[in-house]
Amino acid sequence: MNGAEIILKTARDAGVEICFANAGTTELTLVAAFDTVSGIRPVLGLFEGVCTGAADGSGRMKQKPAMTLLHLGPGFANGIANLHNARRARTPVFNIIGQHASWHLTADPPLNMDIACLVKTVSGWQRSSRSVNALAQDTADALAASLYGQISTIIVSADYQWSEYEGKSVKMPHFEFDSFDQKKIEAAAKLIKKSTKPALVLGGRTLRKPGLTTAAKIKAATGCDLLMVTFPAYFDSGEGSPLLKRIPYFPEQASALLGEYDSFILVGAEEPVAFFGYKGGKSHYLANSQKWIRIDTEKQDAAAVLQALAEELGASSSKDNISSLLAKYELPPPPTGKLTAQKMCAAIAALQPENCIIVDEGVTSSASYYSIAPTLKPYSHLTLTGGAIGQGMPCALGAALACPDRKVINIEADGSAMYTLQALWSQAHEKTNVITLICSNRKYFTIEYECLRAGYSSLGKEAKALMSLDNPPLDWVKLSRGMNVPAVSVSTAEELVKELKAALNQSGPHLIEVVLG
Ligand SMILES: Cc1ncc(C[n+]2csc(CCOP(=O)(O)OP(=O)(O)O)c2C)c(N)n1
Repeated sequence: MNGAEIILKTARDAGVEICFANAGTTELTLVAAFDTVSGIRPVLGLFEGVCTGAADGSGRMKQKPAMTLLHLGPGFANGIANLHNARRARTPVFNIIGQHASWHLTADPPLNMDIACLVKTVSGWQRSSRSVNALAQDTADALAASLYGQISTIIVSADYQWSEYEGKSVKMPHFEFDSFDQKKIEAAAKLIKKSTKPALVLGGRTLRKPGLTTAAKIKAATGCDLLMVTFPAYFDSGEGSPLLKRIPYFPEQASALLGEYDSFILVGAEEPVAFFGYKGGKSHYLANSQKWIRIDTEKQDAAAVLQALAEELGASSSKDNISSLLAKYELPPPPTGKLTAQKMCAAIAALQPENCIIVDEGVTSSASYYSIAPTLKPYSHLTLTGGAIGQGMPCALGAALACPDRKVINIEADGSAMYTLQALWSQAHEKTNVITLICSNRKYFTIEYECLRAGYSSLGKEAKALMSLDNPPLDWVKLSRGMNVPAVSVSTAEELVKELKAALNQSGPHLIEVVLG
């Protein structure tokens, strides 16, 4: 067995099922090893950002690491934006980067660069391989580290991949989250009890069903409000989940909401800060007079920490009825007439099947979806955690491969889509059940809107050209069909309802360009 084979065998034995790959000459032995070591499905991504975004989507759904195989520093660099999103989502991802043969590095060949330096920007754990016989341990250590919800990366020299492995098989080290800090739990319980208007801010693993139920019990017992982070990595939304107030994106609205409370307990969430430093604006939303405490650390299971808080408050065994706090099913009527972003969201909400996965990179066009979706049948909601656009289509690919029996609906802004639209080819190749709805406003509306907010009210031709996508317009139907994904374009709500229904009744990927007025 060679070094490449021991890596795949160790990863497979540790539970890795899928590898999103775009390999080159320094990864050839790993490529060949997929034929000799079975159990990990290799998936080709036609750009590294597709591989890393797909690994993020898979990891969010499975809560275990997907693997990527990337080529040297340039390949990894192409994948960094979506690894950044995965890092912010706290998704377990395991990257393998091929490196030049160890003896060749001193020649400084053309593709050589400081890979470790790049890797550091997104990885919580990283290692450069030192010998072929350390590769099983390197792999096991990387995978164990990723389970805390971080990115683990190993850089493996080509000669270690092709050399014979003479070490032992190793198992993944026993993994356990750190235990919670009882003092913090007690302090948080005291803070809630003595506050006039406390809020529990939820993020990370607390936004999955068990955590949400615990949060509802805490609310029932204490009267605290339930808030959620602006862009959750994963959120069990819909009927039966408690209604949460999402912290708004724009500072004025976020400040207004957060200003209502005198204390905050954060679980799986960082202190809320503004996305950007605006002229005359501030970074931190919470005033000195507002008390806050984060009760978990990155190495703890936020849902378990929340449960500990519930127990401290006597909320977990309380007979308080939480059903009045949970969303009731309410189906919005399908919209009619010329399409707007709001009508598109209403049409999706009216048709989305129970247990579907919504991958939301609709940017400004999906804003209204948040207010209607909580009362739908239960579904999973994945959003853009790190703000690096170009994540939706790859994430939908990864989520669909992780959950082949579920429909994935990707609400995808047109500008963001253009960063990683190659994901459509992988969706076609892998026959994934992804329906992509392109929010075709033919502009970078966010940038236009932010310019207005910043006081640039009458932009000239040159500036406008940096945010317009209509000259020439993108032909989404041709782009999609060119990658073998059937596609149509719609401009009325009736057409959208008809085409979305039809796509939901078929398997395989589909794309609908939603032309927004
Ligand atoms: C990787 C990356 N590059 C650039 C940006 C800056 N940016 C933020 S939003 C945006 C335009 C988004 O346009 P689109 O996806 O069409 O959505 P819309 O704003 O029209 O709703 C850009 C370029 C970013 N966030 N991430």
